[in-house]
Amino acid sequence: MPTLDVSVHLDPTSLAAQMAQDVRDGLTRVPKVLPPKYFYDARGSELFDEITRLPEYYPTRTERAILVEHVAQIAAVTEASTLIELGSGTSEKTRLLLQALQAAGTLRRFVPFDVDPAVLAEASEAVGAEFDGLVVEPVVGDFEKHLGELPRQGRRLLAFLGSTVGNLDREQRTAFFADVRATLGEGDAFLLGTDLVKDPARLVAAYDDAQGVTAQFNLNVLHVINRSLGADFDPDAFTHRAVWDAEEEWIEMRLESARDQDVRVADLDLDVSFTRGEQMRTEISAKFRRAGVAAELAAAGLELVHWWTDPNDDFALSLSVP
Ligand code: AVJ
Repeated sequence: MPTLDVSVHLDPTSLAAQMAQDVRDGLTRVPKVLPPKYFYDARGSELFDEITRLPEYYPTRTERAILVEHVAQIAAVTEASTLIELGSGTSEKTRLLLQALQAAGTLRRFVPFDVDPAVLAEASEAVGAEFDGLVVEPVVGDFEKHLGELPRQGRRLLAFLGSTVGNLDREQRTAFFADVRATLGEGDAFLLGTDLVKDPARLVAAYDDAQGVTAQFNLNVLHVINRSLGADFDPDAFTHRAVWDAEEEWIEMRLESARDQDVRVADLDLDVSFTRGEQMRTEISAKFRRAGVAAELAAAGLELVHWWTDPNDDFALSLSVP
């Protein structure tokens, strides 16, 4: 077994400090807000996995179907020797891309990029064992901060799937796409998965499923904060909400306080009160249109060259180049 050289741009101390700062900022804002990146502890990742298999949650299976249909073309037009995958590195979508690039004969290197070293180690070992001769170079980092640290060798395909970009608001996306553009050179390409605007009833159902899995996923962030920062949130005293914002064209997940209550976050020496009915935003999940994606990419200096969707126009994969 070859040893893995993990390059780390995020040590556990800075991760914890970042979380402390984010939670303090969010809980002292009006209205209160929590960043979605803290959903994904072991339990949260398990719940997300369950979400991807729910009948109401179409994005994962739809993106996979688009990829199956077009992955050979993606490999042919990119001729990538390096696949860089932002956030995840565990999915079967990665394998589809790796298989297609291997079949095209260009694949040399795989760079999974994730905040979670454990996720990364697992993904790297599995993929390394599965693809003969593949050089696996995992990078631990935050895609909003460390894209500048990505390895530069080879013809690179940078993949950001699952519509995770929808967790960013427009200002954050502007900065993110600029970072993507800055790390890409001539011959490189950017593969982006975006969920598309559609009937609000379907969108709301996808984020408020009948089995209540998304509700558990949303509430899990309170368990994460309790454990990581010594807080005493009572998850039973909050209710999951999913709301379509037609103006912003995004889904908002919120946690609504079922009663007047005080919460103490011991590690931050912070006391916060919630009034009955008060809603705290825990996630935005922006939905896109082709023209908007093309315009945002163009503003960063990326040209959209391919746009693949499913027959229902529910989800899109785009390929853009510097
Ligand atoms: C992983 C961020 C793409 O926004 O659809 C799923 C997360 N939240 N259900 C999304 C999520 C609620 C998901 N992303």
